[in-house]
Amino acid sequence: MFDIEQIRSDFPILAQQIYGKPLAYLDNAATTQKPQCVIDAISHYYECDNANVHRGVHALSERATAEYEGARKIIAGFFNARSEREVIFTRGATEAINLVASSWGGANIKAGDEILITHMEHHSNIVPWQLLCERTGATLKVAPINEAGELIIEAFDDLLTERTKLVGVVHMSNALGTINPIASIIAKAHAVGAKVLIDGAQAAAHLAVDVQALDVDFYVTSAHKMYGPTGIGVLIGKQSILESMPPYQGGGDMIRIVTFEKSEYSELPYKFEAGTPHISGAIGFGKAIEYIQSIGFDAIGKREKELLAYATTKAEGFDGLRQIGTAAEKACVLSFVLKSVHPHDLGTIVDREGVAIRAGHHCAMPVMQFFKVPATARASFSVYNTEAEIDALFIALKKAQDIFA
Ligand code: 7TS
Repeated sequence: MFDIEQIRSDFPILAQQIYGKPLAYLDNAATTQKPQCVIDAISHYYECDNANVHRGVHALSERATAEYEGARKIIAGFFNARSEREVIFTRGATEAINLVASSWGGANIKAGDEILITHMEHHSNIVPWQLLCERTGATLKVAPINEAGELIIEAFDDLLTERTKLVGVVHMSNALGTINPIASIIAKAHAVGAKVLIDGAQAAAHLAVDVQALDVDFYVTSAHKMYGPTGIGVLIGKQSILESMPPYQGGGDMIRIVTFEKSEYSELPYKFEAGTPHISGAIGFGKAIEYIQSIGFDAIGKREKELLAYATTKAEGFDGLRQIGTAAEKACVLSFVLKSVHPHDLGTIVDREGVAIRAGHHCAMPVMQFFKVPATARASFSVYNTEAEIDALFIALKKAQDIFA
C-alpha cells in the first residue's frame, strides 16, 4: 500500500517552512532529499564503526569493510550486475564517465574513430568525450532531437557506422524528462561493434535497470539523485571489459605489489578504487537502495506518472507557458518557459512562496540552443511530492506572471 503520509514522514527535511510557507521541494532532478534511514545509517557508521577499510586487522576495520562491501552487494543486486566485481564506486556519474573516457577511451580510441552521443546529453556526457577526441584525433558525432525533445532514431541509425567505437546516451534527460529507448540503442550499437555507456544519473531512481538484460557495457549513476548521499556513485561495467582496461588513478588499495620498477594492480573492483574511499557514502547509498526497494518501482512509477500527468495538465492550461520537452516517453520533469518572465526571476519569486525549482541551462546547454531559449524553469518530481505542492507551484507562477505583467 502506497502511503504518502508515511513516505513524507520518512524525510525530515520536508516538514519545514520557507519564508513562512510550507516547503514544496520540486528540484529532485538536481538532488533528492534523504530519508531518515539513510541519515541514520551514515551517523551510525561514524558513531560506532568508523575505520579505514580493507587494511585493518581490528574489529572496527572489519565492520567498516563489511558494511562498505555489503553496500556494493546491495547495489550489484539492484542493477542485476553479474557480480560485485562489476560495481566500481566513484564520486558520482560524472567521475564514472570520466573514468571510462580516460581509461577505456585512452586504450581503445584512435584518430579516425567516432564517438556518438545525442543532442540531449548532460555536459558530463559531452565534455569527457570532447577531451578524449582532442587527445586522440577521434570525432564526436551528435544524433539530433526533434521538437518534442525525442531522439530522431533514423538520424541516429545513419550516424552509427563501423567507425563508431562508443555510443554514449542518457537514459533519462534531466532537462527534458525524455526516456530514451536504450535497449534497442544498445543492440544496434553492438551490431556495429561499438561499446555503449548509458548515463543513468536521472533514470536510476525512477526506472528498474537490469544491466544484464540490457547487455550494456557501462552504466553510470549518482547516489544523491536516488535518496542517497552526495559524493558517491557507481560505474557498473562488464567484467571482461573492466579487466582489459588500465587503471584510472594510482594509489593505495588499487595495487597488489609496488616496486620502483613496476607495480601490479589489484583485481576488480579495487583496481579502479585508488585511495581511501567514501565509506560512509557507500553505506548510505546501500541504505538508499534498500529504501527504494521497500517502496518498489511499481508504486514509484505509478505515483510519479500521476504527478507528471497532473502537472502537465496544469501546464497546458496555463496562459503563456511553453513546455520544453514533450516526449511520448517521459519521466517526472516539467521544463518550461513563461512569456515575459525570465526563468531566473521565476525561480526567485516562487522560492518566496516556498517552492523550490531549478532555473538555468541544467548543464545541458545544447538543449537550450536547440529550443532557442537561454534557460528554462524546471520542476522535477519525486515519490514524496504531492498534488498540493504542484498547486503551490502554479499559484506561485501566476503571482510571478502578475508581477511582470
Ligand atoms: N547526467 C545527467 C543526466 C544528470 O542529470 C546529471 C546531474 C549528471 C549526469 C551529473 O551527475 P553528478 O551527480 O555527477 O553531478 N544533473 C543535475 C541537474 O539536472 N541539476 O543538477 C544536477
